[in-house]
Amino acid sequence: MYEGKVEKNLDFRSDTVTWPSPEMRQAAAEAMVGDMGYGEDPSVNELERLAAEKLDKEAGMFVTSGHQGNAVAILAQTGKGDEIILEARSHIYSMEKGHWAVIGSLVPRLIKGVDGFLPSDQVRANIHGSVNEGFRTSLLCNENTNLAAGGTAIPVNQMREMYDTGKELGLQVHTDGARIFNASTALSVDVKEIARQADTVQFCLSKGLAAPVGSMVVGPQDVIDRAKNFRRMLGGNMRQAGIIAAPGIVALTKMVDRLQEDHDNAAYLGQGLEKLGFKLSFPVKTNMVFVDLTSVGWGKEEWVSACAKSGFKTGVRSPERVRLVTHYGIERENLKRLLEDLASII
Ligand code: TLP
Repeated sequence: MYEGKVEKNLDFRSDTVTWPSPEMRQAAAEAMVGDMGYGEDPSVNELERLAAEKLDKEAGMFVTSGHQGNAVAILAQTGKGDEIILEARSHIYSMEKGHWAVIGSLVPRLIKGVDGFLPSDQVRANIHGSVNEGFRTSLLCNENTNLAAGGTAIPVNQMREMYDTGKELGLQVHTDGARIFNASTALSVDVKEIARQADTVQFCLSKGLAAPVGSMVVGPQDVIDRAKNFRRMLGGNMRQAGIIAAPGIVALTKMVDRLQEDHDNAAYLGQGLEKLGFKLSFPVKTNMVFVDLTSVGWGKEEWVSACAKSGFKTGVRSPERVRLVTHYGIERENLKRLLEDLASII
């Protein structure tokens, strides 16, 4: 029998590495289950209801990952040959192996955003021709928090501007809110305020909220119904998925309030690294710290060897840049030790 002990881990690569809390493990062990494929898993149904309620949307659906959630949301709101507006460095464009191209036969119109924000004039300039001319732009995607902008939280007024522009142009709007609760925490707003600025939102249970598996897609009932077809196509039609949905319910009800702790830890870590002479690539706004190694004359090798000596894992983003992500399981004492070890190595 599992003893319910949570290891303090020293893994800063991502918040995807979090281990489930003892309460999540308990919830998994006791979960009511049914066949999700028949819509009969009570834990999945409750998680889907709860997700929709929390983000104030009509319906929700449980998917295996953020990647799958973005894919089915996009496929459900587009038709083959359509153009979609994506941020040039977005996760959807750069990290998801082009599901929108391979499965959706969609054409990307890329905009280089300003800290993840897509200005109206640029969105307008990327509407390519008209339906009469045989072109159709059907969807605008954005991402909040924004990974390529250092994990920044895009303010609600900017989200609203993107949404309003999209609507004026007859587009559907999808938010990749993998870390939307980090955004709402950083902005001190109800997550509903952010979710209101999109037709559909994908958010992850398995990142800062520490669930072992899964993401949610929320939106209008008819879009979610179409998205379920694509979930089946992509092999996401699970069976007794209550076992993994039950920890997701704990994630949504118990883990949101502790995200501020991760943000405080990231700010503390960023300040500590700056004291050691490291330059940060972005101001720390949520749970991510991006470090420019060249500021202390280091490259990837020096960093990797320092971390190996000290026993920490971090994400190397490029030869000069690393990312450290704070999350459930990482505590102040871990940060202090990392900073002390780096100070002695420097
Ligand atoms: N991000 C992962 C890696 O893929 C980079 C990470 O460690 O940050 N949207 C955003 C904004 C994401 O950051 C991620 C994962 C996803 C979608 C995909 O989620 P999963 O990993 O659940 O498919």
